[in-house]
Amino acid sequence: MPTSVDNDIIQALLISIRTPNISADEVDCSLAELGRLVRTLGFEIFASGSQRQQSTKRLSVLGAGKLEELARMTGALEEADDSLANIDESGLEQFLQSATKSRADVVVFDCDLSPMQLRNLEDALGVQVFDRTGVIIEIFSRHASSKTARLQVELARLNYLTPRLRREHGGDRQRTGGRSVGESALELERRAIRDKQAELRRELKKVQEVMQEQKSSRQATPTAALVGYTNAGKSSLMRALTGSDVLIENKLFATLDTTVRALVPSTQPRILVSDTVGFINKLPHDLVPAFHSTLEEAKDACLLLYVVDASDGNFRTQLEVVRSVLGQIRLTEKDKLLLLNKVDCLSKDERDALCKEFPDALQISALNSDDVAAVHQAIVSAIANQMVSACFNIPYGASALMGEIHNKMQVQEEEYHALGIRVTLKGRSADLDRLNKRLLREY
Ligand SMILES: Nc1nc2c(ncn2[C@@H]2O[C@H](COP(=O)(O)OP(=O)(O)OP(=O)(O)O)[C@@H](O)[C@H]2O)c(=O)[nH]1
Ligand SMILES: [Mg+2]
Repeated sequence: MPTSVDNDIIQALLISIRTPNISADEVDCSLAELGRLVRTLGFEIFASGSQRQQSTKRLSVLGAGKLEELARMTGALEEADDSLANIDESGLEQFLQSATKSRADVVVFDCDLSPMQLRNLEDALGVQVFDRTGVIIEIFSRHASSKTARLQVELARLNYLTPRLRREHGGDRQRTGGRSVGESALELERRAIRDKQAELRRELKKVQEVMQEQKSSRQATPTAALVGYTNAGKSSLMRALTGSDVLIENKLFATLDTTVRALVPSTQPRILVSDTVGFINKLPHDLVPAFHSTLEEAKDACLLLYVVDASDGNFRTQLEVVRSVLGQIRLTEKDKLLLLNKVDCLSKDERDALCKEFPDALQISALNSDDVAAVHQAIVSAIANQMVSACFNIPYGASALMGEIHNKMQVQEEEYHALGIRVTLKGRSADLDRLNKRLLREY
């Protein structure tokens, strides 16, 4: 991955291939999102545009003429001449009009490229070429901070990079007795990577076992999980709801690790809130396991808070992506609450229209304390609704259980009798069952 040298910011040329099954709007939205991903890496957008193609599978990806035009922009061919202003319908002319600097340093495609396509493009364009997956993997590896996230992202990165290794060895390949020294060096490097991957997998297994233990110790404390598209405002809301200092950034994938904190002001029973990784359309295949396992926390939640950036014109599609991924990991049956965030950026009319479209949603701004208090209240009510009333006789010999009861349930009355404490409480059915079984088994 190139980095800026002498404060010279890397200029990225973004290209989308528009295949017949994709609308112009979809291309624009996806390209705009690619721009934000690329800016998250610290690059500047040199120019962007799309080109119609029957598929993204052509070995050269673009036609020879187009490649030549791009090569002029990257400096692989001589500077553009006047004829470039007459590029046809493809939209590539936008490149030339919007280009403010003379040269692009990298080219980023808004689709996945095979190792062979990537190689062909780099040969033709003379600069480093990325595909969407490469960019997302790079962001993930820069932002991962917990041990699990780092291990998983490193595994994904190696999976992605291994078939794409070249260059360092390809250039000075020598033939000795029919064997290519360059190739064998490449082979050695690939083997070293495979060993490294095996080591990472072993390490990951150990860390996951420890995490599982930590999770079981938290089990049964009611948890609300913030889920939603990247940059929707989940961490901002987490911070406001729990007083924690989680990272908030106007960047994609600022959060990669799940954080769990207690709701503040505190409630009885205590309610936990978890902040999770953001979703994105076309999540790279290699990152799916990493992504799903960081969502583990949401699997134990009894309430899902879908956070949406209502000020993003594309939020309905983003909400669909979130719903579809949660469906894949069978999380959709849980209680949920839709939070239309960032409404401070909307006009009254826009808010009224949203109110009609999503009558059950809460319109909020994570930056507004009254709105955050309303979310707090909604969480408490939703969890209280999941609780049922019950009455238990706790023998004095079992008074240790009282601490646990206070932790997980809402105690409404305690009466002291000769044989024990009669507790009237509200709790979730599973917790009440567990308590009942313990009382029968142990006392
Ligand atoms: N105007 C406005 N901006 C907000 C609001 N909530 C969050 N933001 C901004 O949106 C950006 C993203 O916020 P985060 O809380 O980091 O978003 P996130 O959903 O955690 O993002 P990822 O961790 O990348 O998935 C930040 O610049 C926030 O300041 C809001 O209600 N109104
Ligand atoms: Mg976040």
